[in-house]
Amino acid sequence: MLCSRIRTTAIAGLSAAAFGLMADVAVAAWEVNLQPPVSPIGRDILELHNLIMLICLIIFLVVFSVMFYSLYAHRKSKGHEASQFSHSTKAEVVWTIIPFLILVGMAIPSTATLIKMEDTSKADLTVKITGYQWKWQYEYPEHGVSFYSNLSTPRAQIEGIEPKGENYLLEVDNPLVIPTNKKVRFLLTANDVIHAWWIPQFGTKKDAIPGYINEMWTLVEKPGTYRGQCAELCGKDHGFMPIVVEAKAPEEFEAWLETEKQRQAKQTADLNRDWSKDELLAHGEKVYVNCVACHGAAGKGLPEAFPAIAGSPVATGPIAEHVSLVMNGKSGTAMQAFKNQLSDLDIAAVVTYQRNALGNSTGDVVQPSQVNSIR
Ligand code: HEC
Ligand SMILES: [Cu+2]
Repeated sequence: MLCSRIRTTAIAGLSAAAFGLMADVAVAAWEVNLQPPVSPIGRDILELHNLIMLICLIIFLVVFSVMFYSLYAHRKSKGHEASQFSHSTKAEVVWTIIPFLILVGMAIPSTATLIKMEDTSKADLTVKITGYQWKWQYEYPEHGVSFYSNLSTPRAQIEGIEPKGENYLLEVDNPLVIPTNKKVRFLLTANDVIHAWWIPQFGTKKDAIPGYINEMWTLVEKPGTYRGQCAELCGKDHGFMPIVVEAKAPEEFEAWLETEKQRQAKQTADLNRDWSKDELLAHGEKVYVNCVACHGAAGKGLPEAFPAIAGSPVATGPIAEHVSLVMNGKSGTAMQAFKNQLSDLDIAAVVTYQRNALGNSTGDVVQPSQVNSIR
């Protein structure tokens, strides 16, 4: 124990001196292997990796021993002379057959694992995963549950204003939840460009391609939180769409699914009912935090750059145009589209708020159902 610590420290020190800070960070944690697998496929992959590394190491040792021995024992200074033969059928047969046998020996366990990876049949649960620039959507088609999963690392950490947290850029608002010890089938696709869904500890990684559905599966044996990342360069925020999976014991998973179903049912009910003006204003004030950066807390905007909401022709003009501007944004300006980020209720509330506060008083009330019909 002590000995290994001294060794680790010594190596860390040496590498730090040799390679600078980056090497120090990697070696100090001493994490040079794959992450510990938590699924049968993950384990197979790790075993394959170890086996093939071992075969490579043996080949390396044999080839280099023969080579260095030959160089040393038959050196010119001892009076050896190079043989002049140009062809040896025996040697060629040997150096063809041995590598062939080695390759076949490696192909057998690899193929067995590949076939196992592709077998998505008899799944206990199906989850559809859709990649977006730059977030993930998870759907449980058998249960009518779906939600988005966004990066939750605070901006201040990214901009270096606050110290970075433990799971910096590897944390999300809504993780994917799956049951342990159940075969979970993933259907993968994307909405815009190619992404790839990857959790190293599951040993699963596959491209999410627009217009195609890829399949893969996992069976997680240990409850816990597992983290991964989008593994296909997908644009400027590629590094900002992490993946977090929470594996829960089956009973806990069922309970979570039930709460989630009820939450979403309430959302649907909220969408369909009529809201009072006061309710909308109260909620709209909260949603308006998304707009403050440009339009200002008091709705005064910033001259030349961001228009004021107070007395704005849009916020006092036709409702449909106001809703559609907030939903679709205005291309070529900083006014972005909010339709994927805000729900129908959010948009109805913020539009009602802008029309009745911040210096406006049109008296208009916009219902979520109205927003939905424009969407
Ligand atoms: C990143 C900056 C930014 C954010 C955030 C932003 N806007 Fe805008 N907004 C703009 C810009 C720029 C315009 C002017 C677009 C143009 O040139 O017509 C604008 C225009 C508008 C207008 C029309 C104003 C007028 O009469 O010309 C409304 C209404 C509006 N935004 C609502 C919102 C709402 C609601 C939110 C929050 C959900 C929001 N905006 C968030 C930048 C922003
Ligand atoms: Cu991506």
